[in-house]
Amino acid sequence: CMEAGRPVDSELKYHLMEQRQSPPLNVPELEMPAFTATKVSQYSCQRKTTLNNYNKKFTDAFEVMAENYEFKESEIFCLEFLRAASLLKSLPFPVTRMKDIQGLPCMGDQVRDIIEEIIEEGESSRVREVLNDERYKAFKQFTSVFGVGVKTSEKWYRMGLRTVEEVKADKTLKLSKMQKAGFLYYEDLVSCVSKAEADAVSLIVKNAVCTFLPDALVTITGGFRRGKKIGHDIDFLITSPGPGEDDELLHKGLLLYCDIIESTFVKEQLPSRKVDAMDHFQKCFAILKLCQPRVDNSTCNTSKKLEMAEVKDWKAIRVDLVITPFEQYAYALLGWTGSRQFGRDLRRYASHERKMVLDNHALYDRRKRIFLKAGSEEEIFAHLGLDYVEPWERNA
Ligand code: DCT
Ligand code: MG
Repeated sequence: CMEAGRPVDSELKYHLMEQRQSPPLNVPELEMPAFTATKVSQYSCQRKTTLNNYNKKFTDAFEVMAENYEFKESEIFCLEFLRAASLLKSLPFPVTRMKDIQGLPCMGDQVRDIIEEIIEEGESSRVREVLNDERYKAFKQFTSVFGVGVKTSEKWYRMGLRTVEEVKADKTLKLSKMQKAGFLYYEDLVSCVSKAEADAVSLIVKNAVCTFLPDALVTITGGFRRGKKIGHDIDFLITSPGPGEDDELLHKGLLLYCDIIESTFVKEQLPSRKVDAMDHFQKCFAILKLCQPRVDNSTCNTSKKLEMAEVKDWKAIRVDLVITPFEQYAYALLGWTGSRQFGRDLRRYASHERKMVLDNHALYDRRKRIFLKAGSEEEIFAHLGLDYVEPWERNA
């Protein structure tokens, strides 16, 4: 079974780069390369965004605003805040004065007002209002349940429900199979997945896959591929150069929940034009049973944690398995590595700047009317005329 995780040499490169990026200690500020705001691209795929965020107090605020607009289904305002958050995450310095954001793209009036208030008052009254808003608080709780989105939250909110406990207690509600699993393993699933847990699950998945597909390539994607130390789930991409029976990936006993989505891919079809469209790969949204002593996640509060630790020596973990044909592997890897904002901007860049259509399967050149083949992420960036951005620089 081939190891397709982050190769050792890129791990090394990462450390070298970190060293290079941190300012040398005894060099005066003037000798640092100048930062030119007007040269910052509006597209996150033309910026480098590591996990080293100097502007967390602003980006956290914007993410609350964006989420509130998502709950209200106003996509335009939601995107405005997500773009602003992503831009501030890419800055190599903390913003301390309004002058610092002069000339930067993605800084609309709403955004500037919030930045100004945070600089002056230490916090934003608009964000505080949202955090105290009854509807926001209820939606935040509902959508934390696996299988519950904005539509279901809306329905429950209209019924007068406000908390997860109230939903659980209401026996008249008809829950989907996914939502039932979501409530059953709620405490485990809201606590985050650690890197150690991701590595443990990775071994289980690789073993299970290789039993059926000996030459399969199994890669961790999502946040963990971008270097994150915690996540809400673990994303895997599975491909195999040879023929194989994908269905047999089901490894009974370990799978607490499994929703297999059959492939809906039609060969002749153009890549989807919708910027946030789901792809057509066969995939499995699963909940895996990780049998190991519970790692104490002090950052994640679960009220029943102590009680449960005594009786339960396993943890339920959300795992997404995506199975891709070998020829589409590079496109799937790029899409599933994220971040979501990075992916959105790649697709927007392709369409607006290159007259190309990009999705998780392929890249289509509308002028030449051909699909552009790619065997690696580097080739996809090259097709788009973009400088390569390493996975750990895609935390937009
Ligand atoms: N993705 C995609 N199509 C989907 C769902 C996700 O292309 N239908 C991409 C976008 C990001 C990536 O897959 C991983 O998704 P998440 O797990 O939601 O994000 P994450 O960055 O891994 O964040 P987390 O750490 O919370 O899991
Ligand atoms: Mg993930």
